[in-house]
Amino acid sequence: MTPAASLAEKLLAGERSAVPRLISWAENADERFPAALARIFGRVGGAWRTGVTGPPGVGKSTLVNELARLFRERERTVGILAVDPSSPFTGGALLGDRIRMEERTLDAGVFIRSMASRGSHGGLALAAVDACDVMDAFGFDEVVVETVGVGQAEYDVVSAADTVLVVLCPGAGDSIQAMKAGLLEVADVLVVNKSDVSGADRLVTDLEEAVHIRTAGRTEWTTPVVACSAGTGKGVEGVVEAIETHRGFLAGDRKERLRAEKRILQVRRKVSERLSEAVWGSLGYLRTVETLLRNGATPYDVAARVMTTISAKLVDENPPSTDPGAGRP
Ligand SMILES: Nc1nc2c(ncn2[C@@H]2O[C@H](COP(=O)(O)OP(=O)(O)OP(=O)(O)O)[C@@H](O)[C@H]2O)c(=O)[nH]1
Ligand SMILES: [Mg+2]
Repeated sequence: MTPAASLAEKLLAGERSAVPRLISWAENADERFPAALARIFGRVGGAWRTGVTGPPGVGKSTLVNELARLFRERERTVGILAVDPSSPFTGGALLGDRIRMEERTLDAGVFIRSMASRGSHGGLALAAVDACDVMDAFGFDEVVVETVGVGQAEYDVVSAADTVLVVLCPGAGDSIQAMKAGLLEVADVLVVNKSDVSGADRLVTDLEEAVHIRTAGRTEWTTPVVACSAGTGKGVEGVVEAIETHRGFLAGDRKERLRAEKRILQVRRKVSERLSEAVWGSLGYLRTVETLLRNGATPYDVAARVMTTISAKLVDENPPSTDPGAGRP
């Protein structure tokens, strides 16, 4: 058996140690990962994926910890991926946070993994989706991905989830900032955390207003605004309920359509990433571009020249075979 096949078999047999190893392959763009994924892909799809994003320090990790606790109370197993975390997964947080997180780590029904941004364009988002596929195939009932909502890569990570929670809190991550960052658009559920802090009620009202204006008549789903205090656990039950309601809303056809759309997006990103690597990965194209620009060509001219060359080389009029296994090593 190849190493890919043997690790995939371990995962399918329920060996937990296979989960972090496969995630490392995904994270490092290991050439064995695609073959391993092909073996476990038939088992992907059972988990519900919740993406948790929001400005730094609003309490995302604290909330994820609480969500994990409530999922466990419902006897659901949980896989957690923290992308580019600062706390508490990497120890950047207060000791209290870490101790609470350890309660979860001692429980075999919870798996926690962090993943650092590699600074590459689509790389992080793609690796994060792969990691979720691994946790899903292993059989975790809930897969939760936390990411700081700051850039396109992070946005891509959460938008691959079934339910996206955007977490805000009074003061730090105020509603105006969130609207500017386009966070409201990606939210299936808006969470106002730190409801124990003053200004929370006002933020809830502002957000409800904003949701009302933005989504009026546009979608069948109205984004709920849920207040909670992850620090004390108060109201987190309501967040779980909102996730379940959204899950119910998506049940059946909607879910299939949504997931299919997200997979298409994932393939497009992979193709774009590969194309970009193929063109810019070696110095040849870069040098030509520099020379052309130095000789007075406009950026449009140069781009057109590059496109003509690569499309002649790469793009065939015929799309690839529709046999799902074709082209696999
Ligand atoms: N008052 C109050 N503080 C909270 C609450 N939830 C979290 N905090 C505190 O807010 C701080 C940040 O919490 P984290 O959970 O690390 O926040 P985060 O959004 O994951 O932070 P980053 O991952 O660094 O973006 C910590 O000091 C928490 O103890 C809450 O409900 N109320
Ligand atoms: Mg965090």
